Amino acid sequence: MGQTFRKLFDSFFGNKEMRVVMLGLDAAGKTTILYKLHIGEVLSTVPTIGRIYVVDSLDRERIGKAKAEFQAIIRDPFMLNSVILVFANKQDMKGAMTPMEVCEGLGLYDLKNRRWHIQGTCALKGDGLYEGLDWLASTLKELQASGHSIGGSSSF
Ligand SMILES: Nc1nc2c(ncn2[C@@H]2O[C@H](COP(=O)(O)OP(=O)(O)O)[C@@H](O)[C@H]2O)c(=O)[nH]1
Ligand SMILES: [Mg+2]
Repeated sequence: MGQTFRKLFDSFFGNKEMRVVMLGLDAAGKTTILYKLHIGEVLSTVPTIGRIYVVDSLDRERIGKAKAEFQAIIRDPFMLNSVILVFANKQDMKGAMTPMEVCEGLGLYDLKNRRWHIQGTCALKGDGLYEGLDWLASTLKELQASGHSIGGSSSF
């Protein structure tokens, strides 16, 4: 784990071991986000408890495909109690779906018993990334403090 990532990780998530995984269809902006945050590689062996799903808000054609992938991910038995952050990326582009449209497109409103949050982002400029991570970190900390089982892993 690189030094820069370590510092960023610590500043957001404290010293507790937490794993955050980022997913999304190709070209959604995942690599751009990691680059912007100076995260080269995210390696960890601790349970997955936070998940970031990145959506290309400009890609109306594939929002159905994104929904299918997203719904499969959140139905994963290991993800049942996970905290979900959605980045509605490419908000700088004219014609992009609003975060609310992305929310509807993914079926986020139907999520029961989950803590989720949608954040409009422009990964190129970095807009919204830290706001989103801030929400994720504080939500994970809150759940951990309240003794909630998060992540659905046997380690917790
Ligand atoms: N306009 C715009 N383009 C973006 C944004 N984020 C990523 N891109 C572009 O979208 C393309 C795919 O991004 P990339 O990070 O490789 O997507 P990945 O496949 O999810 O890793 C690249 O050409 C990026 O420069 C954004 O917020 N706004
Ligand atoms: Mg990539």
